[in-house]
Amino acid sequence: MARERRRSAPLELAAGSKGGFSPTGFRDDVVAGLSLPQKSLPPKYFYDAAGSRLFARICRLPEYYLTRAELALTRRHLAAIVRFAGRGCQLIEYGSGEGVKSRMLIRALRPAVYVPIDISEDALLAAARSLAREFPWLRIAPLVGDFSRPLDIRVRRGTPSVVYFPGSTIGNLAPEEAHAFLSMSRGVAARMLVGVDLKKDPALLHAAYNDAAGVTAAFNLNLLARINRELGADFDLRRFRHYAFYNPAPGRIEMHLVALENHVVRLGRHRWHFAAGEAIHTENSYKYSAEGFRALAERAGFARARTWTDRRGMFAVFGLSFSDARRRRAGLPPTSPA
Ligand code: SAH
Ligand code: AVI
Repeated sequence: MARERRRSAPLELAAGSKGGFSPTGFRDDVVAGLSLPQKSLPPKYFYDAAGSRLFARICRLPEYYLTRAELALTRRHLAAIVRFAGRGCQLIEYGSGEGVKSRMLIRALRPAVYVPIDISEDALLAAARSLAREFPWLRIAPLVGDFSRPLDIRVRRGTPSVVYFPGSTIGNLAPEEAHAFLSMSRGVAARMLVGVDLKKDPALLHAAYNDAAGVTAAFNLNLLARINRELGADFDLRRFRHYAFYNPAPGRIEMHLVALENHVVRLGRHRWHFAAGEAIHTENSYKYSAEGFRALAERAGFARARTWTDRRGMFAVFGLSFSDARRRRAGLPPTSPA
């Protein structure tokens, strides 16, 4: 390991980068979420080490077309994407996970620095180590953090920054949260590449979140297992069933864990009664039309949007730019590539 590290460019975990996960924040969010009339848990807690491994398996499932479609479209439009982002930029990736898509972009963009950001320290550091081996010339500055809050991202002045947010992770935010996220990102970079899952036949969507091998079910149930492991709750996983469906009015997949019988769950001095059939809402995964997403980006202050899609129109990557004129009006320094 030490020898590998010496051969590669330095891999530094950015200072003050422990803002991702805090056990007290986790406990507070679980207690607050389970105490709501519609019990719910924030999806960012899916990603402990076991959850990140399960997500990596989801990406390889035949039903989960998202990863393959985004990889195919990135390959197909790589030259245009690189022209848009600009070689030698500072590449900041939110929710980088395993870094599957990052490789292709890093190889083509040769960024001056790569800042992968993820709440899952295990997944982040494993991916950063593997990228450091693969790209010994690359400066990697991983940051453990929660992207729904402002983060202290140290970027060099004078080198354009580009935010990369693949995987349709933006779909796990409610549209108003996505708006806030995009708006906040304008302070970090003048250009963004965002991967978004598109609206389509609900049967395909349904299958992607109800795979035959039951990996998505295991991913969903792992949230309860994690609450037991880390917070000492007594969820009995056999008493809950994974339930996911497409809700066309808001345009989202909803994931729930439905109680199969009446029972009580304990966490410290807290007790929650579950009626048979009662659900914990664990995730939304919003699907957009291309126009719908461009309109959202425009409302969040991005002036122009390029759209790249795969041949079947399943998935899109949007290239969003925030003009220098707008940046000046907002009191931000010009950072977009010439
Ligand atoms: N970008 C990868 C992984 C997507 S999975 C891909 O396209 O395949 C979503 C990733 O976002 C996970 O690695 C998860 O740990 C991370 N994540 C989820 N919520 C987060 C949050 N609030 N802050 C930071 N990272 C988050
Ligand atoms: C990370 N995110 C975009 C995934 C999705 O498709 O919403 C998480 C996931 N949930 C179930 N399967 C995959």
